[in-house]
Amino acid sequence: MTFSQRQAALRAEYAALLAQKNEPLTGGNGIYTKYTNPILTAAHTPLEWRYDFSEKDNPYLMQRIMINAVLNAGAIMFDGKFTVVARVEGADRKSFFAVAQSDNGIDGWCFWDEPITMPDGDNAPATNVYDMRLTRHEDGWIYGVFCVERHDDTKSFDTSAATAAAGIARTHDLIHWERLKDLKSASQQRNVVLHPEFVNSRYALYTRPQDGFIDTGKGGGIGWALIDDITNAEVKEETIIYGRQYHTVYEVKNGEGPAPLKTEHGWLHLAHGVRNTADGLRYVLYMYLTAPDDPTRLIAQPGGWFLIPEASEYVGDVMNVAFSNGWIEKEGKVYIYYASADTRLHVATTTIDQLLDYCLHTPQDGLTTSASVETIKRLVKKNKEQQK
Ligand code: M1P
Repeated sequence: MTFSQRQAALRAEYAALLAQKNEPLTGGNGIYTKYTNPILTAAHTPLEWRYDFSEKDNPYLMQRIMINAVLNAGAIMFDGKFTVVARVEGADRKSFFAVAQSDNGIDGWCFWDEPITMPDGDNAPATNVYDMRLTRHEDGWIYGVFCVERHDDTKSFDTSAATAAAGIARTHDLIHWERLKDLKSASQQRNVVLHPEFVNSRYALYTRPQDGFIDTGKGGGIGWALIDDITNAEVKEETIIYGRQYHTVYEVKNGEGPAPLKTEHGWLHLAHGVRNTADGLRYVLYMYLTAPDDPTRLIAQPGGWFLIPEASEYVGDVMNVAFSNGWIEKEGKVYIYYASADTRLHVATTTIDQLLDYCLHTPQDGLTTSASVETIKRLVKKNKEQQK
């Protein structure tokens, strides 16, 4: 194959991938609909990011830069389009952020020409950044809050020792980002999310304090902190609004997903929960609802997981992981962007009404096997009475 034949084949294959329709999967649990194809994968990244198209410099037309995965994405409507800021991970293990858009939120996703340049600002340079939560705040800015990873230089002998902090940046156009100071906190932080409204005239953050880079240690849980100055954000007081609990799907760790959605019945929250298994950590998504006038007050706690990786979603870099940090509500319909196996990004669609129904009518975890059996028996009895 000549250089130009190979180039034409690559471009045709890429165009076909981007034009692929995404069909809803039938069946399912009635709570949301999953789709046949992931919306973004490594193969969706622009060819110009990966190939040098100069025949002189790259006569074999080989990939010069390889991309490993496209995963955990923040999401908002922007310029009338469904927009994600995805975590793109290169073959070199470094993640960066990139914008992709679609007209219908389900297929036709296309990356912008270049990845985002995220400045370090006054902060120490980051080794890695990932998992941006996007919040359109009532102050008029679009904020991106994300994990910033650096080597832990207090353990110079350990090449794996790392620290996690929350980076904060804001933008109006998703191209130019003003990097603010990283969140000051007594503990390490990951999965930090900005609440979209002021609370008592202050910014409010969902936090996830952790003693170590991976282990939450004695800390953990989804925390809440009010911030006086977002340009110099500091966690002064932190309360846990959704803690970890023995023998639940969030026994080992949990973390807020995207910024919560406001409804007349309260704030809908999507979060991830982590438990341990013989095969390693299992990440699932779960939901909860908090009071309309107090985003920290739990009013519904559906038990168990809401969404898990299924079938081919299990397979990838980190098996048994579903993770979400982005969703979009449009005219009552909700588009949940979730990644599977830390490898690719999917969409699941549902509605605000269905999610409220799910939160308000899914039985809470009774925390014992006998409570679970009694819950099932109550439903069986109700159904029998229905049939009379
Ligand atoms: O590998 C699963 C996820 O692990 C981390 O989440 P957490 O901080 O809750 O353990 C994150 O690194 C996330 O990116 C990743 O998907």
